[in-house]
Amino acid sequence: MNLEEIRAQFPLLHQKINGYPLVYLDNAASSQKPDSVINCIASYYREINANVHRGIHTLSQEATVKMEQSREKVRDFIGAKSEKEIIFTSGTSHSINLLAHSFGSFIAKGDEIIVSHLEHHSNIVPWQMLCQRTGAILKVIPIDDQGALDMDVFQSLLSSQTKLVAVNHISNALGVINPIQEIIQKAHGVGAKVMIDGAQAVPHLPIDVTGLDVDFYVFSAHKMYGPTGVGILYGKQELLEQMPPFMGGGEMIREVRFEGSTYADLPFKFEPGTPNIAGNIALGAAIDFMNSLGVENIQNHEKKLMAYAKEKLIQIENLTVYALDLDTAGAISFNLNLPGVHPSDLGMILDKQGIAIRTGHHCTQPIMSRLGVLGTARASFCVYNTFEEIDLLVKGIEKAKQLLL
Ligand code: C6P
Repeated sequence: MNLEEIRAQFPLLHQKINGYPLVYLDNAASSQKPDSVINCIASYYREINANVHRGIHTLSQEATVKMEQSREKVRDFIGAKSEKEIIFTSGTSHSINLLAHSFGSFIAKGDEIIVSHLEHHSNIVPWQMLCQRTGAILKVIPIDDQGALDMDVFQSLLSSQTKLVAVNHISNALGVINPIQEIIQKAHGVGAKVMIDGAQAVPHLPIDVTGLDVDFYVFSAHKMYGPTGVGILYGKQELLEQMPPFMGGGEMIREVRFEGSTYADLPFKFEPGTPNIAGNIALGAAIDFMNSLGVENIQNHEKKLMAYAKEKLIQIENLTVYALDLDTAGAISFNLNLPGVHPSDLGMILDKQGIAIRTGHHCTQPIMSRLGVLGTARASFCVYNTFEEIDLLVKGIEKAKQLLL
């Protein structure tokens, strides 16, 4: 890992914020983009821009080829069997809502859906809405004080009523890596399907959906060096084939008549309207970037950063570090134990020193209630972060403490 070479590819990192060199530690919210991704978007609009799957003319065909090449890169990157299993969406939230409607059409009154206490709101609210529509029941896997899922309770929640288990691979709020292999095996044992929210995992770990035997896996491009407004729904082909479309419109049809319409084959059945063509192509460029470094190498570097951050942060007096003893990746949450101090106070003082972290509930209010806090301060890493940046974070927290005492 040549960090200097890697950082040189990210133009945004080389600026000053409030007079200090930027220390960007908000990658779980959205990572920065390398030149290759930025250039890919610009050159698409400069040289190719045309609608896909609709034109006989050269540009339209070129755009179609590029977008389908990108779909193939996604397929390969996550180990799916067929490009028919890769649906472009606008992000993780869109992918989960698609499932809640489409797979949701198989859910009836009295059926059960299991989520965990560790979920992002995007993996809670769509299922609550589905339960309201259908009379299905939402069950929740509890967590312990550190943020680990209670797997015994999970086992006891599973029954023949369970139709879907929807949990994240890695928690965005605490960075906890969940035992998804075990979750998938246990859920399949009672005939339930499993959806894994991989928004915080795909940027950090190698993913093999076929090896995992997972039914659905969802993620966003913008957290893995790609553009915003692009996401993926992976689904096993036989399941996607059974599921009705989520939204209707152009290009998702085979034939439209006023008496009734028929739908296109996978994956297009789930992709109505003009997609985010530039963005979908640029996701391929983001995957090329990650592959050029090697996902295992990215993971190893980030593991070292996480271990270093834990080691340094626990040395700060009056600082609670969450999920300290658990296997974590990507994000680390902490709070200053000073009366009347909110995590956003810390966030603002760090920002004055050019350090970007996220503070608040991180769209995970149930986790915050479970921890008995309003919010946390969260630093999140990716491949371009350095040990020096963690030292600056620690220095910044010490300085904030003095100002807030
Ligand atoms: N978490 C964070 O700062 P979208 O916004 O659709 O790309 O992703 C939603 C989402 C779903 N699941 C998990 C585990 C996530 O982390 C996120 C996004 C960001 O933690 C923004 S709230």
